[in-house]
Amino acid sequence: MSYETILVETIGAVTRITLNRPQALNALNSAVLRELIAAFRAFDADATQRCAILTGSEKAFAAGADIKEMQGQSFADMYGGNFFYGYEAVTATRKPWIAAVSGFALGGGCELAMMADFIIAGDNAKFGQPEIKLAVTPGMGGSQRLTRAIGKAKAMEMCLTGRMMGAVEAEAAGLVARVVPAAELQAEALKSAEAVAAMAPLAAMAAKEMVNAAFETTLAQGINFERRLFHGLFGSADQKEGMAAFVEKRPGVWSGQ
Ligand code: CO8
Repeated sequence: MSYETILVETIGAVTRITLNRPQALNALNSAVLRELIAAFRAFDADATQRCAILTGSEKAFAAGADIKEMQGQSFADMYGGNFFYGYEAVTATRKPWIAAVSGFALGGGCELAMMADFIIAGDNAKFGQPEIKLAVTPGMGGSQRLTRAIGKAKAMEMCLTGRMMGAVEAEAAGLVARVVPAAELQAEALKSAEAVAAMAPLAAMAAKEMVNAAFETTLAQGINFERRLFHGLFGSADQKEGMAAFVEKRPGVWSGQ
């Protein structure tokens, strides 16, 4: 499939999706959203691909939803047309994916980065939910995911003042997994993605599913869910291979079965 607003490359078992609307700092419009959903679905369905990276340009991961597209919309347009309906398909991706953030990740851009399994940030990254300055609010999960990631105090401050948070603060607050020099962001993200891609795919998928379950359930239910998935992996050929490889002091070779 060919795309107009994103670039999609495969690097071995890693799919790299790059937001590509430089003239608008990668603002997310309906076309970007449609293409992102298609690209993530294609990644999930491709058995040769094991981990994805979503990234933007050096200046901007994404500066938000496209204000020019939204500007003239009425309540009936937005609510009636269910504006941006379907972005949940990105979060429904079952294989792991990483957001590699350089520059601005604002509004919908911050929200999109937070949909990733983890974020690696360049030291020039700036995160924010500045929608309040436009007399609106986060609308793609920011009020919920940011609050879960960094707690009420900072999330509320950011949503109410619109201030941006730099990469160092974002790492300290728990929003990003790791900060790297901006010039090394793509190489570091690729290294991380290759490390994830090298794991047995069923175990990687299960690890993702159980960590995400922590946000949706009680502790006891989450622990039970984890145990059941752990038990279930003993039905996989890769568990046999992984443990045999350890005992035989050699690297495991995964079949994905
Ligand atoms: N939408 C559309 N165009 C944008 C956006 C945007 N979000 N951000 C930047 N651009 C455009 C600018 O208009 C400009 O275009 P032009 O050259 O044609 O005037 C170009 O990108 C470059 O931008 P700037 O000249 O402003 O660049 P600066 O380096 O001076 O500033 C900033 C960079 C600080 C990032 C600035 O561009 C900015 O403040 N952008 C807007 C940030 C923002 O408010 N984001 C939130 C948008 S609302 C949102 O995301 C809601 C999400 C929920 C949707 C839910 C649907 C259900």
